[in-house]
Amino acid sequence: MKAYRKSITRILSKLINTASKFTVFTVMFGSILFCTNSCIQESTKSNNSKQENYLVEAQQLAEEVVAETMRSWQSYKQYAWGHDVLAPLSKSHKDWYAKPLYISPIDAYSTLAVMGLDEEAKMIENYVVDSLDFNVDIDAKIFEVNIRILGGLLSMYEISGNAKVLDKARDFADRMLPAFNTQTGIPTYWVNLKTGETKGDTVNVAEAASYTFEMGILSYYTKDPTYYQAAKKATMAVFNRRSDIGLIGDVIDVQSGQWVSKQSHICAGVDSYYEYLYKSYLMFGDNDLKEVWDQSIGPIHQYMAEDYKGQLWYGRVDMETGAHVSSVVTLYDAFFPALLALSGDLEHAKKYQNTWSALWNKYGLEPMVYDYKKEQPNYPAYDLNPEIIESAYYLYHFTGDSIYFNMNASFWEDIKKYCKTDVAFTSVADVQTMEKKDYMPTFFFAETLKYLYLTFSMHTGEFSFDNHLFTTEAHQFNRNHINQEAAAEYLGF
Ligand code: DMJ
Repeated sequence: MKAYRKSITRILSKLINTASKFTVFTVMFGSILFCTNSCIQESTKSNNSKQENYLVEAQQLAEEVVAETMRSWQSYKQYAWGHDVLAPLSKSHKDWYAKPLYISPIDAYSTLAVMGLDEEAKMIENYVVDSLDFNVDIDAKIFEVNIRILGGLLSMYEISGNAKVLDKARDFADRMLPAFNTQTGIPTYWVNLKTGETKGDTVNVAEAASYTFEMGILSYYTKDPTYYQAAKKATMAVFNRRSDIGLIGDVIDVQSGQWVSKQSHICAGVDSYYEYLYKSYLMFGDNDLKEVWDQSIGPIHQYMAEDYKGQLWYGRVDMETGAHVSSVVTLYDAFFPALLALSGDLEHAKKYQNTWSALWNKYGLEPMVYDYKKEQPNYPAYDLNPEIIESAYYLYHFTGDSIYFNMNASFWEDIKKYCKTDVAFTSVADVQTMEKKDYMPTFFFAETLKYLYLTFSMHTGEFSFDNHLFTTEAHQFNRNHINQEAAAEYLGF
């Protein structure tokens, strides 16, 4: 609670500071304006009061997100401590596997830390070091545990500097590595954390090749290229199987390297492959990945992008011909404006964000799967997902346009309206009826609450967007901690 109060006090003092600087500016220049033109004075007054209103609103929203994070976290501790996920309606818990892996706390750590909730973050760190044992006889989904557990632990190490956390991260990655021992280098779907046995030869592209960021960070801190090299081999194995027109499919056999499905898209099942090409290049300076990104982004715009009823969509196409085969998209696709903005393409980023924002507003939340030509959901659930909020945050940073601040303010209103429970927040089964499910996914802590908080507290300057890169699970890493010359050596590129 002390840390929570500290965080609120910190936000308030920054805001007061910003506001008082603003007042000095107004006082200094106000008298000049009065002598020259009273109209200008009036408009300055109204701008000042708009700015003050914005600061008050931002302050209230940031405080509220911290308070709601704390409330949800306390409920996790009360009803689900030691387990993977809080079930907020039944006030109980769920685990992903036969034994829990403590996924919510590991995912929550980097958010609690960025909000200044230090005591709560420390509690997780202590538990990880003292009590967490990954030597458990369970088959884990390699993609999901990479982004949540390995990414979460590495971020915890970066923030805490606790070498024992890095040991845990390395231990976990060593248990993942057997999965990469396939004919193509693309990992299998499952790996047994105790025995190293693997299974599941059919994976989607996100599961095949979204490892370079976490594995790169681990190689950097351990000075052992094994991890990054395994991840990069998987990425190149996917890219090297592109068609003559530069497109990849979406499902692949990890042993034969044959495409199981030749649909090309940026939707769920592919998304983070593209994300990690560009972000890993930015973080480590590996130009091979930049080359892959450069060769990939052109065909995405050329074949997938289409204007439908005045909105920009990225549909599904045939990887060989580029012909459109489906207008079914997923809410995960709303990650793309953020990635476009990061790579410097603000024009497409803004247009595509408008598309997603309009879809959200059509229902009040987004449906998981949607057909933009039939204009109806194929799967109407909303699982507290972050992507549209993440993209609004990036666009607010890059453009400074209050439209993106307002987007997140209104998404947050809707989340409170439809997903809030007496103890936390929960997923929604159908955005047409707003019937609730009994599940609060771990990424609600890691991503959704974090991006809301960072949007509403941006003006405080406490967190530097430019100094950080976020994993696909929103774990933040400081770019200044990575020396790219050393990275080339430690990662082996
Ligand atoms: C998160 O687990 C990750 O961002 C993943 O890459 C895809 N999206 C989910 C949340 O929607």
